[in-house]
Amino acid sequence: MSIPESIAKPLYDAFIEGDEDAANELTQQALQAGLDPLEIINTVIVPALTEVGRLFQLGEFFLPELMMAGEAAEVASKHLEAAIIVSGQASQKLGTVVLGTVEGDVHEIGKNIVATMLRAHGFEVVDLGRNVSPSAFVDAAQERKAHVIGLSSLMTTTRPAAQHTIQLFSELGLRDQYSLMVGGGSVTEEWASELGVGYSPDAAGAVELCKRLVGINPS
Ligand code: B12
Repeated sequence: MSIPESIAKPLYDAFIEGDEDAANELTQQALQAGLDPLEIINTVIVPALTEVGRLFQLGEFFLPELMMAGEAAEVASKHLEAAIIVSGQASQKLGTVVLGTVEGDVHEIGKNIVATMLRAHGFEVVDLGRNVSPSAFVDAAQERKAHVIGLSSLMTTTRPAAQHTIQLFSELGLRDQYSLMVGGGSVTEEWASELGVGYSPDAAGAVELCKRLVGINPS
């Protein structure tokens, strides 16, 4: 079911205006109306935050607007993530994924959505949070006997941190033990394939990618 304009437009505006209360209220209304949480993320939140980022880059928005939009999105995401978990029908454990935002990067809205989608589809997710050092990824992978390691990187300035993390697994001779995947605005499919790691542009794709990485054929 697509999101009716009467719901999508005020919700989109709430993120652009960084209106946390409106985002909170309208997201709950949208869910009560039976709308698909992932569709709300893909067709309202992601485009709105992309526009906020564009306005920030143009110098029309400043850090306070960026922060307010982020806070409005975080409030909405909590409701949406709860709805995704409720709708998930996972009955078996498919594998363990260690997930985090790379060192120097504090963006975590997208990473949290990926974590929620993976959990809803049966993966155990060890969420290391944000600003995660390369060695913390390695330690968690070993301690938790992970199958997949997922790195989120939103900024061009933090892409090297993603690369260092991948290199550390290689340097320690661990590269064959784990499947690695990357996502977030600073990484591309081409970049990922050059480094020999998986890539997905969104959370639904991350689930399919993880299934492939643990050897489950797409249904
Ligand atoms: C909200 C936001 C913030 C919030 C973050 C709040 C939070 N708790 O996360 C705050 C205000 C804190 C913030 C801070 C900053 N930000 Co900011 N921010 C954004 C904004 C507007 C939206 C990001 C977002 O949440 N998108 C929505 C989510 C749902 O999308 P997503 O993250 O891309 O995730 C999806 C996919 O990418 C994928 N995915 C994500 N992770 C992973 C991982 C894996 C393994 C996989 C498979 C998939 C995957 O699935 C997700 C769901 O579909 C972006 C604009 C943009 N175009 O991205 C700028 C942006 C990322 N920020 C930017 C900047 C510059 C900053 C600051 C440096 C600003 C400053 N001067 O201080 C600081 C950075 C501080 C730091 N050290 O990290 C720039 C980065 C530019 C660059 N160099 O690349 C951007 C692009 C804005 C811009 N156009 O200039 N920011």
